[in-house]
Amino acid sequence: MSPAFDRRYRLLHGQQQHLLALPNPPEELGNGIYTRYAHPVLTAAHAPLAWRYDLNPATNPFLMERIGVNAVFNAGAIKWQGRYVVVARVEGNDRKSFFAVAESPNGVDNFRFWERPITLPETDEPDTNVYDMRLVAHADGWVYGLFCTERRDPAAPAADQSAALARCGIARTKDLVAWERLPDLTTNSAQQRNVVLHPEFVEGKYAFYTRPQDGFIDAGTGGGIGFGLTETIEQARIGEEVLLDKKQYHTISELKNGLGPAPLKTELGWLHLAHGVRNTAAGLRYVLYLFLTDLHELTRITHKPAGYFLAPEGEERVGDVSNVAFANGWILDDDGRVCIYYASSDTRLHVATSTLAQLLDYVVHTPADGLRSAASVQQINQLIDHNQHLPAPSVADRVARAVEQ
Ligand code: M1P
Repeated sequence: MSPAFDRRYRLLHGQQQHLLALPNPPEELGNGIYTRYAHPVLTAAHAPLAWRYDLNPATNPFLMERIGVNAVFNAGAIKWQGRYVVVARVEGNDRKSFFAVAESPNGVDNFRFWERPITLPETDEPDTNVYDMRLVAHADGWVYGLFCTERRDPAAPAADQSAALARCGIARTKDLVAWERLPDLTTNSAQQRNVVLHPEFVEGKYAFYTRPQDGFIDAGTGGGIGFGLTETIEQARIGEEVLLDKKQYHTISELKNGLGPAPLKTELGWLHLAHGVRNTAAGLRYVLYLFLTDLHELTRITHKPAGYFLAPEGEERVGDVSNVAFANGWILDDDGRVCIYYASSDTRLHVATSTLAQLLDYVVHTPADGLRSAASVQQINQLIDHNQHLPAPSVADRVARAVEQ
């Protein structure tokens, strides 16, 4: 080993060990709904050196990077044997995404990738690109990974090398290592993305949340988050899709929306995390929102706060696809803590923590979208009135007390 190789290896290794062991302090104040953290939990720099470098000085004397990792983002999540486990979308410099498992002892830092990325079996129609896995521990005993599989549109003329078809791929596992691939979901929609498996059987069938879409980017007439049932998951086929959360004019979901992770079952209903997209002069803006559906009528929304729950902030706003917050994984702990894994700008993965009690309080007590400026003003006036009729101690007393402390 040459001294130059040796030195470079020591530096690369040392830098990565420092990153992997970095504590991730919580922000101080926040909005009371959730807590953000100082650092992303996974980035391209977390990818093991053995995935990227030929570590043999005889075949790589300059210790050059051979296979680049461009980004690590949109991750499914599951509590697995007491560890916080995410299945991240890892995107190479070659633009292909694949899945890789990383785990942490506490959910907010010290995430480390497992030794190898997931080897995902293909169907007879090979995937060009796979991404955004939603992990679901289903009542049937399997852990399912639903993801987007993307292939070139066979109907596109040769001159068009970007037209693609998006479908929902389905794989299942018992150990997160060996995966069985099932046929892709079929529906009546031309394309599907952001498809999520409901964790329980519904009327004895498998239930899917869908996002029908006409084009690869545009949802078009596929107007929102849909829901449908299939008899079997080995040949999953949804006939009728009922739209449960439609895109709507002048809201955060004006252009399109899509479900994030599988919903959490709570005493008040199914708690959902989703993303909404609107267009701006600077391009698309992706933000996250929450809503609650009835425990038994799964397509009936009972509560939906106005606007976004979480939007990209500060450095999160910049990346490969700027101004994007996207989430497809969260973990509910036995003590009620919820770790929400969200990615920023298609570049890196973060965590925000909250509790089920806080999230339900937020969903139930945040006013719904009044859909007009005048309605927003009315809601603020109602809040001011409420605050003016507070029982003693008055707001002034509270402020004075806070200043004294
Ligand atoms: O680039 C932002 C996101 O775009 C897509 O989401 P949607 O289908 O809702 O437009 C996905 O490709 C997602 O991975 C990506 O983060």
